[in-house]
Amino acid sequence: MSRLIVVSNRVSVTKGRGAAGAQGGLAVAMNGALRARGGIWFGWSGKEVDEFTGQLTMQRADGFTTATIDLEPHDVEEYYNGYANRTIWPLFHYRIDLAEYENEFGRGYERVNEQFANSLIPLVEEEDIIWVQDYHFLPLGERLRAHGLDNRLGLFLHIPWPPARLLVSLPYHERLVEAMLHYDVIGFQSVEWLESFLHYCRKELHAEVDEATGTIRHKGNVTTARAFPIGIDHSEFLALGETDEAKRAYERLASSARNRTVVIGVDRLDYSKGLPERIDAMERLFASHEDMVNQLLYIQIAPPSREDVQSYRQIRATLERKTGQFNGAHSDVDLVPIRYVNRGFGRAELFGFYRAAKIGLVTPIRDGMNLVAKEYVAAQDPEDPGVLILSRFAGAAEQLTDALLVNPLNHEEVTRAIWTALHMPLAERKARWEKLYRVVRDADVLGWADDFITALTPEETQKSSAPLTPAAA
Ligand code: GDG
Repeated sequence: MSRLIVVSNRVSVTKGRGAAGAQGGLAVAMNGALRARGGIWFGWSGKEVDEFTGQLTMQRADGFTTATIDLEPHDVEEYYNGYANRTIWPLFHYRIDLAEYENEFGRGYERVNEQFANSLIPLVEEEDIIWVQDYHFLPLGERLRAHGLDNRLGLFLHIPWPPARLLVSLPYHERLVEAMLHYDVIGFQSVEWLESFLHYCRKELHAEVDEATGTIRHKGNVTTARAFPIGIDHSEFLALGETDEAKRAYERLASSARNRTVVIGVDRLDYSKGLPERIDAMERLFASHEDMVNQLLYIQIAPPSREDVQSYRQIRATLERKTGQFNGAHSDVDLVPIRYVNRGFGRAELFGFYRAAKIGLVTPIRDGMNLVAKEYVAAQDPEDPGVLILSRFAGAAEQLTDALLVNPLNHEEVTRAIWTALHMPLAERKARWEKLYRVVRDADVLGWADDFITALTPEETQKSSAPLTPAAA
């Protein structure tokens, strides 16, 4: 079995499956895959140094090695805060109005990708497979090939792939996508993002695209593009639900709701998550039903994120203003309808909060997948499950078709969905939840990692399945 090298912006070692750690599913999946195969997890240390040296910090984790490098402050500014989070992130989430196209960002991004390639190459052995994560490293595959590496290279994109019409607004978009085609396998969260990518390759690059297999041939490169929807570590998450921490969190929220139905949102504070629009939908509901303050309690957990970027400071200010105005208008002396909490909680506590909430409000304007939707489903009581309201524009909507699917920009539709959820009979809640739960359980993050790695190692898969053929025949 080939050794695995994972590359991602940050590296995160978990304390083992089932540990009530703060890490999310991605860390769990990567740790699991690396422990199974052995290998290296390579990324940025999160530290800044005055001068880039390429010096690797290597640590032995449980069954694999982590290797990190430090970056210079201006590299972090241009590559991470700049090109990754001020150019690609908004553009790929269809926020062309927020996307900034600065030459320095693009140059910093290419420079850091080259630094990553240079630091990684000495660690790579002949049979290793390399799996790169996300939008920080779209050109890394090409950089590695330029240094003569011919190992199998895969890329998984955690965020959406925008329509060609939007992508063409990015200067040098052809160069960026042509660089991506040096990967052997490119994975997307959903069929929609995959189709957008194939369409772009055909239309803008005039590549030879086989839609049925996702094979793209262009300038001597052959790439397979496929959808690999990511999941959560379902059994790890259920184990968290058994902890005292989860039970205490459940009690705390359920008792403080004072018989009101809890609606929950849990999102990094990001403009892609549709948070102001949720408050607008609530506004509509409260305006049309006077007694709502006695019936509904909306908890929005929104830990701050990327605060070095202006648009993130802005969305935070907008939300503070909107929740303040909303609560000013709709509170009573002893009842406040929106609890907007600007900090993070432990994952076990989140489990308890999800379970105490009879409505999960997951309405991003765009989202690669959205794992909160899946966590909400996993945390429900099978005998009395809550209702998931999910944006059609999240990758998760392709799988979670039994949620109440809404257009998050249509306040009336969201308001109606909240109303429907509030009054949904137990039998329908159960029927919907059972179908959703099956999807969350059966398409989990460990299977996701296995599927991707299998696609990246076709010879290995053939070799391991070869002995079965005579026996089967
Ligand atoms: C990107 C893509 C894709 C949130 N608040 C707290 C907390 N969280 C955890 C959630 C969940 C994770 O963060 C968020 O994941 P999402 O999938 O919802 O969104 P992004 O962070 O934008 O992730 C997304 C994902 O990558 C994976 O491919 O699904 O589309 O945008 O696990 O629970 N965790 C803790 N405390 C919090 O307060 N511990």
